[in-house]
Amino acid sequence: TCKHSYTKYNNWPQIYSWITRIARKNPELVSRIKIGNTFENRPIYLLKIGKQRDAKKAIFVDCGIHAREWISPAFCQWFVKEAIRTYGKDSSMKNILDNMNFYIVPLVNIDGYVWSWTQDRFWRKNRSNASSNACVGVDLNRNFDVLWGTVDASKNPCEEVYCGSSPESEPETKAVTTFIHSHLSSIKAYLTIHSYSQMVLFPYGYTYDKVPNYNTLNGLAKGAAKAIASLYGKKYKYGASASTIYPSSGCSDDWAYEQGIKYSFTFELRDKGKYGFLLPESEIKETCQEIMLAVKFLANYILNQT
Ligand code: 0X9
Ligand code: ZN
Repeated sequence: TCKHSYTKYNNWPQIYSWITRIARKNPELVSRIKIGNTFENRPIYLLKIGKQRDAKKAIFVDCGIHAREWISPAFCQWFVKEAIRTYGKDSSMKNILDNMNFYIVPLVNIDGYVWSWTQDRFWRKNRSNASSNACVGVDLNRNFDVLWGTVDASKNPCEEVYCGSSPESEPETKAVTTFIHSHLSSIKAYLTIHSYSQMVLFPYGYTYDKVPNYNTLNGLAKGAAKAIASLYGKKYKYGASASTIYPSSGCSDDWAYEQGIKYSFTFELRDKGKYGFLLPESEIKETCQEIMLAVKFLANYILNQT
């Protein structure tokens, strides 16, 4: 396998060896934790970042729930390397990593990602075929246990938004929810990285009702969008998922919110449709840099909370 690059899209073997290497090279800041296996039995890894072994506060970030959204795992890789690189130079990053942990899952849907590299660039779902059905794959972002199977979700395995045979039927979903459940006391924010359409979204997605802390989340999403725009002027819309993108149930952001994680966001990265999922590699760096600012903005907010 060839070496990975932060300004190119990397295949799974490249991401896998990067995960191993970055943890081994930076033992004071990074550790690698296996949180489960995919349907095709690939190991799902999480990178824990931070100076403290168990900080009181943590932010959970997952990338690559949807296979074809290649900019998403590229962002998780970028975030990890920039956090490490700037720890010694940037006092704001030092403050963040000295006082909180990040739990980063660089690629949740590994099987789907491999399929999108080798067979079908526009594959979205995972690769499970538990049913006797001809059609393969569950939409992991419809498989979470929150109003499962009710809104913009299908019980037909042949659909793009097939929600699975039951809530958390998929091992990839289960890996995420099990880890979050066992770290609920420290996880203050949940971030899930998708593409495309340039949006900062927060719950609810399954209903047009407003969450109790709507004003706080809207202010934070606005602040995140402002941080993003400050770098290259890209406009990101912000708002509740249901009204800003579309209503859908069984999504990870609503699930995390319902577990008590009050700061839950879905980021839809570049672009707005010109290239869509085929975002050129020449835009990886700028996209990751602008989203990095948004994540730092949220991290500083969480740190300043009592
Ligand atoms: O439909 C999705 O799963 C997300 N969009 S994507 O184009 N990346 O597939 C949006 C999910 C937003 N969150 C909720 N509706 N809860
Ligand atoms: Zn997505």
